[in-house]
Amino acid sequence: MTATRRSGKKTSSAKTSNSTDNIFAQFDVSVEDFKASIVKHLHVTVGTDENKASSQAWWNATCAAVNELVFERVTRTQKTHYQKDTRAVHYFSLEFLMGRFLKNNLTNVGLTEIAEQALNELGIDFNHVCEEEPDMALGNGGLGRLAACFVDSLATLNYPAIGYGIHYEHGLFTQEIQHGRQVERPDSWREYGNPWEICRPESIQEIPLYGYVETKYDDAGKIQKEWHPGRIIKGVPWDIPVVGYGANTVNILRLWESRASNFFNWDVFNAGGYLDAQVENVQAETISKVLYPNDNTDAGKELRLIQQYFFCACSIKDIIRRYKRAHGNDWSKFVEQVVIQLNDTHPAIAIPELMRILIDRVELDWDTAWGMCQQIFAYTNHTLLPEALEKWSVRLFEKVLPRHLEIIYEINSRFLENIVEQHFPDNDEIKRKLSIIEEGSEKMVRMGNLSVIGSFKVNGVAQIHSKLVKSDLFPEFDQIWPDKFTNVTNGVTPRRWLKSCNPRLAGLISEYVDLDWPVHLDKLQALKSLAEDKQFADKYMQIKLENKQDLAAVIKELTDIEVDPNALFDIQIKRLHEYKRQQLNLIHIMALYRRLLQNPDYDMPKRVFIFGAKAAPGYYMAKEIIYAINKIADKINHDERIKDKLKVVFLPNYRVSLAEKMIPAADVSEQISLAGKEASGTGNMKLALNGAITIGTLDGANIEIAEEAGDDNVVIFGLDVDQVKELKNQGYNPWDYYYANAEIKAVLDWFDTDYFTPGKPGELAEIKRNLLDYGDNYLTLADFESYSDAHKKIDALYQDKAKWAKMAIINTATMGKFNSDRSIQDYVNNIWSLGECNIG
Ligand code: 26Q
Repeated sequence: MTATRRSGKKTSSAKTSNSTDNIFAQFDVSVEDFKASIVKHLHVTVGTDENKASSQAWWNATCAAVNELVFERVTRTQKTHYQKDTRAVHYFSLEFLMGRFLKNNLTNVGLTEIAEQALNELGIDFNHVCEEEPDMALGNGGLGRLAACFVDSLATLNYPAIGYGIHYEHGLFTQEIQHGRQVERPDSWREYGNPWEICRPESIQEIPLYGYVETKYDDAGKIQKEWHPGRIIKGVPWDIPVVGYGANTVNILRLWESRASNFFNWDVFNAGGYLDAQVENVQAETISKVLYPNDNTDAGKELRLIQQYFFCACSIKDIIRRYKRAHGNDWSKFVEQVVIQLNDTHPAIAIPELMRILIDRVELDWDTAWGMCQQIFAYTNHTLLPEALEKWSVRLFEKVLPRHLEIIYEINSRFLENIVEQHFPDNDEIKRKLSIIEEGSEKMVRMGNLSVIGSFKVNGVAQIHSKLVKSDLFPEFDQIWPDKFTNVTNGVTPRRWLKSCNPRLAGLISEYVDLDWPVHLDKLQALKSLAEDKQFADKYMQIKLENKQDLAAVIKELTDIEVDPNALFDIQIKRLHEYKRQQLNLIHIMALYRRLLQNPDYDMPKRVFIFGAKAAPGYYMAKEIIYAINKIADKINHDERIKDKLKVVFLPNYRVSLAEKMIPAADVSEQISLAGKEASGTGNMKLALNGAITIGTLDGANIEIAEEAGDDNVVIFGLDVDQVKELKNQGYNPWDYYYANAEIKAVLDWFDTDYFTPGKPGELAEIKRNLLDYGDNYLTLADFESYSDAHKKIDALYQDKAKWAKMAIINTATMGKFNSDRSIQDYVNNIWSLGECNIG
């Protein structure tokens, strides 16, 4: 396909990418061109033809046709960045939850309609082809998806940037539900190849591990350290193009795959140890084998530490290689060119690794090296949960990374002696608290403290969270370095989370709002004046209905449950965690069920409650909650007495591509974490943008969503952060709520029976025990009544169709702040100091 790039001006030709598709798109590609390209790739890339091609073959050929345009832009972007010698941000993350690429890349190159028509004319259904693509699920949840939205925004805003991570062979497990229980199956996203990635063997790195450190003295008597590693692992980079909206910039995501350093260990092999040599290979390849499926809990496993070090060491070597190509051995410009953002503490080992290279290899003195590090690293905190704060045992560290442990001790003693002593003289208690090393029966390395000490900026991910990071998590650090702590409220890319996943609504918006709204999301404000315009509201609600019809079909296909698209769709989608309180939603559903049984005329609109959630495989209570949701759903959905007024659906295998089908169909968005526990949330933003009304606590970004939409357009309930602290200080006793509220008591007692688990009484009793005997850690019962009242308010609002439409429209209209482009611009202004780079 010979694609010429347009000069950025709109054309009205129906045959080329047209203006409503993407006004920034610059590829002059006609339907005929695209058809020819797909057919060509069917022949030369996939090795089949139109007559026998499977859907998968068509998908592959279509991807190849897109790549014909994209790969060229990758090269051009890299060349321009090199020629202009630009400063770049390096986003270090153990997780990138990218989802599918085809629709997204077509959206961003502006060829969705062309591709759809081309396939159509070839007799192939576009959506069907898109469904062939496996999700690239190299992440657990919010933190990984945030990284994916951020690389999209960085490319869209033309910032030089590279995402660094691990090329996991298996992403987050696939969830099956068997007899109501979660069963995990390995995810094999690239079993049959991945058309979006390019292997770069020319940039392979070798990474040391284990071994010991030798102390030597040079001729001048200066101390020198030499690490004699016990093993060397090879890191093979795979590049995935990240296409900005309009495809001016195409940055890359560089993911490292681990391999044995040489395929055969010849000594072992020649000694007859063919199998032993293979064992080494297996060990090396284990490093990038699988993503840890934990979300907000520390695993503390050796393999995880090796994963962290492996990809950080590869990435830092890669950065230095690129720097040296431009600047040789002149290190004076390094801090001007390089900024590294640490996505949580997971890549914090990059700090001592850079120190090691600057001191042991470049032979800089300590103060110079440390000064550089402190200008290069910035750290984003994503959680306050104590169980999620990473710690590694000193013993493990010494075994795997002996030189890094020495460096950490040195960083720590200088920090305690020079800085803490100055701010808090003779205060051993504070020294103990701020030390990178936690003393105790087993000494531990605290990665949070290391990250704060080694970074020039530390940010939380929503206003309230950033405030709590300062006041509750790192108060003394904030006293020492008051300018270090800052906030960057999260965001989501409106290209994927509105334009591409909700084409009906995007189309309507484009009729009324400037066509550049996907990059200037504030322009949706223009819809506010239409919130009470009957004609517009009718169109808006008709789209919601059609999206709900589509989701109803998905629900039927996946679960065989029939739901009425005219019912209120109430959606809670997120990882399963007690602090997110799916159990609160569940006990409220049980209460509604009970009310309907007691009073068949109980006044409420027809309701469908829909869940999507994976539990960490080792998280017992989370799995019990999934089981309870499924058993209770089964009972309710088959109870004819309630005449379909209530349905409950658990959609298995929640993931990015399923989210894209659920979010456009939501009427209500459940954001019900205990105040102070959800750092930000980003699903809340996606749902509100697509017109769902939030029922939520004053937690994370909910607070800012309410500020933007206005208090009348969200339903807030429950204790706020201060009230939570107060109640906990008083001594919270869940039994008080059990005895005081007859409905709570009746619902919890239900868990002891076999009502939902016929023949197996008490099978769900752990949930009751957890909420009473084990203390209800997340104050579920304390918030129940307020939550129930909030739902009554939702019911009343939903009965008033005009009122509801107005609220939904205002939500869409006011979510401009939550564009991830805004988040990125905040990072650029307050942390990264990057300049834009036009690729031309
Ligand atoms: C840690 C150690 C060992 C193994 C795994 C982990 C691990 C992995 C993933 C710990 C935490 C995570 C993920 C955390 C996460 O997704 N946090 C969410 O980040 C979002 C983006 O900022 C926020 O919106 C959410 O509020 C926050 O929960």
